[in-house]
Amino acid sequence: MEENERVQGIYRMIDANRNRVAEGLRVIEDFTRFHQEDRELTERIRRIRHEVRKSLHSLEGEMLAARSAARDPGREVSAGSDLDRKAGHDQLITANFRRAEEGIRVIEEALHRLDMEELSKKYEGLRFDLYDLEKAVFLEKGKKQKMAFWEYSFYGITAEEYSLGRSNPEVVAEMLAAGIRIIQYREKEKNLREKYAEAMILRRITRESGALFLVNDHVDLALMVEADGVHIGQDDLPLPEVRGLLGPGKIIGVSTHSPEQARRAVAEGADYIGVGPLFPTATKKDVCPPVGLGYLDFAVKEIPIPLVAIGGIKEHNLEEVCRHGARCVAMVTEITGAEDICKKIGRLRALTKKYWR
Ligand code: 3NM
Repeated sequence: MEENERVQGIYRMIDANRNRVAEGLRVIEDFTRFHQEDRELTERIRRIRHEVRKSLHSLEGEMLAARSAARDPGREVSAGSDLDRKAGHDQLITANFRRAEEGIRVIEEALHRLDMEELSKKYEGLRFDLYDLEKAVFLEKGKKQKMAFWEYSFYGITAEEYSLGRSNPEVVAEMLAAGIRIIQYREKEKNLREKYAEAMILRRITRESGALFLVNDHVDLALMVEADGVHIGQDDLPLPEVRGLLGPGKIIGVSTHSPEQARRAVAEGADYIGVGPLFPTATKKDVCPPVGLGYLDFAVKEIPIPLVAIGGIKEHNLEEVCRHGARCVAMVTEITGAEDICKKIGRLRALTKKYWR
């Protein structure tokens, strides 16, 4: 093969693979933009897409000449694509990451063969950026699915001292049997060793029922037992530090009692907030006086992340809370203190029928 032809072949390869990379990234970008509605991820993908385009600018002339001198290599690339037939989102996104990563790998190799080492290295860097991005997209996707649990649901919290002599695992087993899908382990009295042992049990049984498991206060405990996340109060460790420890995939919830606290929690990256105490409660010892339904009204209207209404909510005022727009409700003593937890939850759920789907 003549040298000229060999070089033209390499340029065609770069040209075709640049399109392949751009197409793959475009699909992913649309997914994070329109489906995940994640601005940061979308921006990161867009940056890589632009980088791919921009960095080959200087070779534009050669690529164009090579393209017109040959059969259209782009046709083979798109004919071989089975993107439209991809079943679920996961497969679609994975396939497009592969497509983009492979395309970048080919460009890297081609540039190397043209002795453009610096540019080749740049592409290697882009490929590693893409691997990181793939991880982030899937983490975010898993998190989104979990946050859907906050829609039209009850949020169960342990309180052994108000559980009629039953243990936390016994009470949680009942909650799970009654269909509760979010469980928070809240235990202020026991020592850490006891909490660890109990949290291990709760993690196992929540996992078996497909429920989420959150740990109150203890970030270390949450990590050790592989909880889905933590719930922290206003006097606990700062949210950005907790996020640093847990990473983006875990859920962090924050108790809030005022609009300022709610806005700060959102700004600092909370995944959901507790809104309360709506009514008088004796369950949380150090909490402020009831904030009333006005604060719930504010949160429903202004706070863009999931909410859980809490504090003094009982069978008799549940409907009122739903009427004010709560779509996730936590009741501690009303559930843990019920003789028959399953029946109680059945009655509570019946009351929400008018307001929830
Ligand atoms: N957090 P009960 S109120 C754990 O307002 C907790 O942040 C609150 O218990 C808050 O349902 C509360 O028994 C206790 O009133 C709620």
